[in-house]
Amino acid sequence: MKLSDLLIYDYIIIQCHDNPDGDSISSGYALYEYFKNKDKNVRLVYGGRFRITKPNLIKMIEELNIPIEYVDELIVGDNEVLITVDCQYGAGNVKRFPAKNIAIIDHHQQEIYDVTMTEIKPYLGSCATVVWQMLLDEGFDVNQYKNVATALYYGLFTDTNSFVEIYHPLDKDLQDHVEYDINLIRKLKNANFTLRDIEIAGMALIRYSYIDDYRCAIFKAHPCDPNILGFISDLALQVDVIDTCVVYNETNVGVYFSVRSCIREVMASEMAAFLAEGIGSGGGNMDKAGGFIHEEKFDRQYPGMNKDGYLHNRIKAYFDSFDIIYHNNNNLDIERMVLYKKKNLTLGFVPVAEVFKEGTPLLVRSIKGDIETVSSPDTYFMIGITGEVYPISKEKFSKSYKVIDGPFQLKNVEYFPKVKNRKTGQTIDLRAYVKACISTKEIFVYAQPLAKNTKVFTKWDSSKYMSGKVNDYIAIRQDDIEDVYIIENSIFNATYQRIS
Ligand SMILES: [Mn+2]
Repeated sequence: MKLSDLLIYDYIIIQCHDNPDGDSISSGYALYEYFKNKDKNVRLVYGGRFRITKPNLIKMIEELNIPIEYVDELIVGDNEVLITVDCQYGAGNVKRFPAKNIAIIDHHQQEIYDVTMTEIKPYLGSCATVVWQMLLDEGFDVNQYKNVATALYYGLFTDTNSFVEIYHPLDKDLQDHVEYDINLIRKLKNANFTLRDIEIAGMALIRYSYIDDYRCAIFKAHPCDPNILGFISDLALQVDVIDTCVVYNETNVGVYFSVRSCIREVMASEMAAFLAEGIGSGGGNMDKAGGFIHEEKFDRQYPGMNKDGYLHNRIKAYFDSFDIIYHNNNNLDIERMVLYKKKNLTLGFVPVAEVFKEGTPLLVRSIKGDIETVSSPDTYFMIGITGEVYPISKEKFSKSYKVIDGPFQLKNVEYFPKVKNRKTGQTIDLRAYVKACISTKEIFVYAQPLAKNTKVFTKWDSSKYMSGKVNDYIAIRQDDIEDVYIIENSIFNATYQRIS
């Protein structure tokens, strides 16, 4: 969906989720200014049981003059559109107001499928990033609106744990690009908690339950802002005998929880998703994640069960649900696996010196992260099918690849790589320069579908596992039996062909 698609409506209502956070407010506010600018009648609202009380949010709203209103009831006319931001219309965390025309702009896992006008990018760190990209696509430069720029920056800041948990290149682009009010951001950073919040945190830490076998601790807090749950779990994780922890509270709409992990065998995001599976939503990243369990769905699925009992059992079930394979200590039996050959896929490449003068310092930004390098006639950038970039020497390139005719195109790719000249700050989209090649090497693997969920530590990354689900494939390179990895079922079928 594009923002300009919504310009057919003259009345536009933007709704944040209940208990709005910095991200939801900033995303809604940026949209508000965009539509105002297009001479629309716009309102920015939120509903639910609680009014905004967090000191940083009150300050943000005051200082940036954000016209957000609390509403108990809302009438959305048939010629009006209701846009939910940082949440999905019909989901548990946003009050449902009857509306005929609905749009969703969000960055959480999709949970609502009956709305057609949506822009949902679950891989992004904040909804502010989704909105920022949509504004860019419309040629709306947020740096012309300092309050909008500051709001979006703060939205990303609050949703990525102060930029600590920022991974996606687009999130980094937002962080680098917007010209925000540094003094206001500094003030907001230091108005995060009330005295009551600190008291809740203190009380939650007094009692805990502990699962010895898995070095996992569970804490229960009084009803509070989800940010406080994160604060408590950050503290708890620093205890020497706690490797993972879950902090939660119960409200009458459901359970909010926060998950932390400091061991490589558990990704907090995965554990959070597991805890809420089928009855809510959960996610985040490797170390930090959170989620919500929907009260009604819980009651339907687990009638009569208490939440403490559920969380206990579910956490144990999580630890029992997967196998772990370490690349250098795997007991996979290649005799029982099937031999496959990797199909020769077209890859992209860019001879760097054709774009940048020799010696130019460069920052390459791709879906797999940032790489710093310097332009040289001996360096090529390779671009893989998911948009990942890796530098390769010209010599190695000519040994392993052959140039072919025709363009190299990536369809539906999350982020096409960009290169920034670190001296001038100028950014270049590689799309204009990329050429196509294919591998001249033949790659064979032994593979078999997984019978159980499996985590694999490959020889290429010892800190982070690849996660495979039942029916994904576990593969071993024929020429290197320590090169073990997982290939998602659909990708496997598209890229490998059976030999034996
Ligand atoms: Mn958000």
